[in-house]
Amino acid sequence: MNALQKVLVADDDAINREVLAELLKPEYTVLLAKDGAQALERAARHVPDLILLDVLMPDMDGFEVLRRLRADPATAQIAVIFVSGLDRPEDEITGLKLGASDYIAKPFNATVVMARVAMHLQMVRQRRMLERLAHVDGLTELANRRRFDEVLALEYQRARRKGTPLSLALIDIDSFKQYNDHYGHPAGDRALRAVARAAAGCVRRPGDLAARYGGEELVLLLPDTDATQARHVCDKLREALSSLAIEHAASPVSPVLTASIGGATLLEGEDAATLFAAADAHLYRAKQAGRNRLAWRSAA
Ligand code: GH3
Ligand code: MG
Repeated sequence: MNALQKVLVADDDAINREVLAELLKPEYTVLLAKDGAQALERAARHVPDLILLDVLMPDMDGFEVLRRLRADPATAQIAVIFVSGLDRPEDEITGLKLGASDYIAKPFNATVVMARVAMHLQMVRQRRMLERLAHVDGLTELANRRRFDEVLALEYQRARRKGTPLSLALIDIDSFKQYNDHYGHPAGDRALRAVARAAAGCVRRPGDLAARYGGEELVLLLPDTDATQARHVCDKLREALSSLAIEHAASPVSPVLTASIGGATLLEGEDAATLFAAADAHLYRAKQAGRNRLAWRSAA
């Protein structure tokens, strides 16, 4: 696991770079930068797990590099340890106040550097794991409701700003209570996971999101996708479900597990909650009309 973690060493002194690189190489993927500008460029391109950052460098010092890293959402989270010849407490305080994880004075002790790097990288891994747990549904491994709410707010803002379409579809498995009653709850869980995988497989663009909204209800959020394209994605999902062919002998609508889908595409001046409510209302219509179908709000 450690071998995959990336450490960027930014120092204008070639010997310092080499010494640190030799120390770190056996355990980490090491990237090098010889000045502040290169550090920013490498950080943006490779998004390392940790940066060992010199303070005194010509043109742009380490403090300024850290300020710029924090100002860019793409690099704001990267852990930074200053490795600096400036050893006054004020310098250390400046670095820590800017958001550095640690401050190591030069000349450094190799064992201490390695121990601190290992500790901070472990904290990075733990933070990632917590973020993952906070955003992923345990049963289906789709994004959870909390994540969906966050992404909906972001994508709504983006669609408004850019004037691009935004489509939302709610998927509800048909007669799932009967499925559980007939085949048992563990089989219900397996079926739900299979439906979730099918939903995840139907969304292909980087901005698309498939999430578990709750219970046996999933949601697709499709940025930059108009109603025609979104309906196509939903049709693909219904086809995928029918080819999964999960037997549902107790279903009144079909011999295999099916879902009803309701969807809507954002209207001019509409807010995100209303978009969601419209998709929900159309899910209800799809259920009322006999289940195992898609109902999409018309554009009028
Ligand atoms: P409809 O066609 O109207 O959607 O009927 P339905 O039976 O699917 O809907 P209802 O809301 O009556 O029941 C939903 C069922 O989904 C009941 C609940 O036990 C089941 N369910 C919700 N979450 C899970 C889960 O995590 N695992 C399993 N196995 N079942 C779940
Ligand atoms: Mg249902």
